[in-house]
Amino acid sequence: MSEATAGLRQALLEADEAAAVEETRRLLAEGTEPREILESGLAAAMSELGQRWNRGEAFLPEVVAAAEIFKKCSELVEPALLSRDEKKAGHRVVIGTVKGDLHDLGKNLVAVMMRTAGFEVHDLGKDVPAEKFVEAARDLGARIVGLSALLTTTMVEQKVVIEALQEAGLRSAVKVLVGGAPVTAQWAAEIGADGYASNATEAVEVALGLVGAGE
Ligand code: B1M
Repeated sequence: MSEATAGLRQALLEADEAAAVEETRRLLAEGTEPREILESGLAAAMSELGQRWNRGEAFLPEVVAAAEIFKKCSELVEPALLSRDEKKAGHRVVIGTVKGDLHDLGKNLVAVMMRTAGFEVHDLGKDVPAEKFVEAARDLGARIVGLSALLTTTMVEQKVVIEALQEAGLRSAVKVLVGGAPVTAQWAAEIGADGYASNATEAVEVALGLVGAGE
């Protein structure tokens, strides 16, 4: 975690929208790497908030407020990230948070980082049923289907989507990438996914590898 983003983390932890927006703008104006703002600033603070929630030191209204602020700030960072000339891939990706799961901040970060790498990302949103993933993968001719799950109870939906792709005869045409806080490489292997990533930067690297475009 960088010192430069400490103020942003603090603002998010305090769910102070005005301060978080101001810090984000300041960091961008100073030329801080957009990725650093997203990962070391915004994502790290949400993860710390999750730990506080686990310890009973933070409550749902704060988490909901921080999640809204996270979205606002990441939208401010997105144009800076996308304006970078790092285009490499050009493959279609369908991404979403699986059925029953409303967590989308991490999935949104993965989507924006993949766009930066030149992927054409179609974001289906959150609480996405298996048939929607199948339909989009077929209609768009996607090379990658990305499945995010944040709850231990919804991880199993990643397996349901893989099975649905298999039943639709699409399994060999697409690579399935899975992620989300409770997801592990072991789980990915167990359900027959092609790739697993623990964060957004890694998701891009794995995705490039899956389409044969890695360095
Ligand atoms: Co929820 N929640 N939540 N929550 N929430 C967790 C996940 C939890 C761990 C918190 C806790 O225990 N105290 C817990 C799950 C426990 C479990 O399953 N064992 C939990 C719970 C219980 C719940 C509710 C049931 C609470 C309730 O209602 N009583 C409820 C469920 C609603 C539902 O989904 N049906 C709920 C609701 C919410 C909010 C709506 C308030 C809010 C979500 C807002 C939103 O997303 N728009 C929320 C939040 C914010 C969290 C925590 C605090 C933070 C999640 C987050 O956004 N992190 C979370 C605690 C935690 O994770 N430690 C928690 C920041 C984000 C950038 O990281 O999402 O991990 P993350 O994404 C990372 C990586 O995981 C990875 O890259 C991302 C970027 O680095 N990644 C991928 C993610 N997707 C990927 C896909 C890939 C590759 C990598 O390839 C496709």
